[in-house]
Amino acid sequence: MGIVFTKLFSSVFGNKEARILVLGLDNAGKTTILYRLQMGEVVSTIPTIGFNVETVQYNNIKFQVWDLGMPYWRCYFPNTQAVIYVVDSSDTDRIGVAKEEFHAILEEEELKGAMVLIFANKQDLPGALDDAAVTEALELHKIKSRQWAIFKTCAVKGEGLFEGLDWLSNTLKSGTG
Ligand code: G3D
Ligand code: MG
Repeated sequence: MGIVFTKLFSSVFGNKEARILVLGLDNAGKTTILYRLQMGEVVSTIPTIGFNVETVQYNNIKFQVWDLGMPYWRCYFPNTQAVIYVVDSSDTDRIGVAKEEFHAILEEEELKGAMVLIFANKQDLPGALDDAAVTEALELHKIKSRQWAIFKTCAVKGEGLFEGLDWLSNTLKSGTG
């Protein structure tokens, strides 16, 4: 996956500094995805604001992961070209909260231009909502004037991640010129 990642993203941003945020509720599978991509060393930091942020720097591209539901995550938006939103598709109890947090993100001024890739994760678990059901639960049809896509994933097996990132890199390429 590391090599695949290099192929997909090496030409997307040129030398421009870029940021891709990986967001979602705790336990959605974000950290698993980050390690699964094997892009490089994951650095865990606890900035002054007091919660854990995992960062992987790949050339000029910074991947940053943190859990939503924290009060101070809004500090980190500048220079963000894309958001990867990870959902635990089997956690139907919290899918409503996942929806609220998701739409709050889309409201952020600094993220107006960011593309959104949704991973409907944990497809291997019994009772997991499929992509159509997650689309409905997150009310993705409400997304206005922004490119988005949803992919079914199983992060522990690495399934679906490539397909999603392939969409993202292609969409970013056409968007950044
Ligand atoms: P987070 O970083 O979003 O909080 P993690 O989530 O990546 O830490 O994942 C939380 C738990 O879900 C982990 O289990 C992880 O292995 C599991 N997980 C992640 N993706 C999948 C998936 O696609 N399928 C299944 N079945 N489990 C997944 P543990 O037991 O280590 O807490
Ligand atoms: Mg984590």
